Amino acid sequence: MSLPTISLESLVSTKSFDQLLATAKSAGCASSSCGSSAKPDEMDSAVWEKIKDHPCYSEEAHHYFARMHVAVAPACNIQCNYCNRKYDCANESRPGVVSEKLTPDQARRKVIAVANEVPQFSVLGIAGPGDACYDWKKTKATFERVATEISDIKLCISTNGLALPDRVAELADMNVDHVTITINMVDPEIGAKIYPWIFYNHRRHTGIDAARILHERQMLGLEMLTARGILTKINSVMIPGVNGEHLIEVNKWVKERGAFLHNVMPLISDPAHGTHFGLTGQRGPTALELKTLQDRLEGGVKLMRHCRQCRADAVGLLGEDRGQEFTIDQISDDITYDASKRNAYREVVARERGDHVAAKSQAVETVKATGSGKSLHIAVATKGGGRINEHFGHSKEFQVYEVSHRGISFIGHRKVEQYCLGGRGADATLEGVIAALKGIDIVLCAKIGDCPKDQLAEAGIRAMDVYGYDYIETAISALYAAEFGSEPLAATA
Ligand code: CLF
Ligand code: SF4
Repeated sequence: MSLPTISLESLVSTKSFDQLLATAKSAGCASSSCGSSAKPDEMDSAVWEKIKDHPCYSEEAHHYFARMHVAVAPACNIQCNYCNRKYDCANESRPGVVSEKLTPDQARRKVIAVANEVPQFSVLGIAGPGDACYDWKKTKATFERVATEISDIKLCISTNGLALPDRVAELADMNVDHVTITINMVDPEIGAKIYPWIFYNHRRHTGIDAARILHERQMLGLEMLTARGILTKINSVMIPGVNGEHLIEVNKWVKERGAFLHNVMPLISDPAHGTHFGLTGQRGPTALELKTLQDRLEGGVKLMRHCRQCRADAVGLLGEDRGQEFTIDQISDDITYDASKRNAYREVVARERGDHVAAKSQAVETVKATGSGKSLHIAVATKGGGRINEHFGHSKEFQVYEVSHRGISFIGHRKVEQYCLGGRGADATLEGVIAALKGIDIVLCAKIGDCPKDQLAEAGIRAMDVYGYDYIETAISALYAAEFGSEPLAATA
């Protein structure tokens, strides 16, 4: 029986959520359990339960689910050379960004406000500024307050690891299933170039001594988390000439100790941020250097390639930030939780997601069947849901896929300035967008005008909107088969 298609577009529209729910049920999906069809065959069911709604731990989930961060724990026990304390914790966030700091009670109100309005919301993270395990009382108070009211929210923290071993038992007691440790080195001599000091056992340590203690605490914390079944993601900041090559060693160490994911992020270094690295001219990696390292790490701990280095008060799908809609001054003191939007969304997504996985699997079979040794890099304009559903001129980022006979892989994203504002495109902005798309063969979007399409073509990039609202992988496989297989190109624009 052919079931009606439920578009993710509708999920964030003003349409009544009762209507959405009714649609989902008429499509044969009255239970969120049918989302289990999205589980990869090789994955343990218990692990899948933990990651299936977590946008950072599952690349597939990041098309559907959103996180929010609350900046409640500003004290920190180490100094990183890429951090300026005026700003957020650069271990998880973009440096140079200042987030709204909250008390645990304010955080509770803000989380409820987001849960009432953002149906995709699934994960509450504490990701700086400061260290969540060191500024522990505020972290714990926040999680306890939120978990009491919204029992299905996943709790997630990011830490430098120094105080982590002291907190693992309580994290397990609070059902925190996701912990990120920033690990930039396993060799204290390299660590001394990244961390000028740490504060541990009531005193300050410097140099190699400091880095050795930090390293030992990080490894101990990771082992303790693994022993309790808590999924641990490792964030590493790639600093060329300092730890670039060394991160291969880091990947081996954390794999041996049970890390679940490894997220290698580029150092963002700017003198204006006032960090040691910024002021001393330490550069970050180029996009190619980062990708080359990530490719070399394949085969080790599974890599995360969809990180957006979010703000410490970010709200929304990865890559979008709705934080300004939920500043604390806009939220009532006596707000109460209303689960209706989140519940309705989950009903609809469960069905859509199963369809997406089936479409993806079919798409991979199609590209493999071509037997071609060629590859293409394809940039996609999307608002989520795994579909090509954003106009070229409205995009603030493009998701980048690599397709070859080996399959279709998400390999990163390119941030751009929005080209079209108020119905008009600015030439200077378009030049920047085209520069950001260097190395891309094809752009897929829901709509594009002739002018930007022609200018992209002059830069050697084909842009098309004939696959608008299709699943991303379905469109990519059709294109690939048309280019390198035996099937004729059905439609191009
Ligand atoms: Fe936040 Fe981090 Fe949890 Fe995600 S972010 S605490 S694991 S809920 Fe995600 Fe943002 Fe990258 Fe962090 S995209 S910066 S990895
Ligand atoms: Fe800054 Fe975070 Fe490092 Fe602390 S752990 S110094 S807040 S980057």
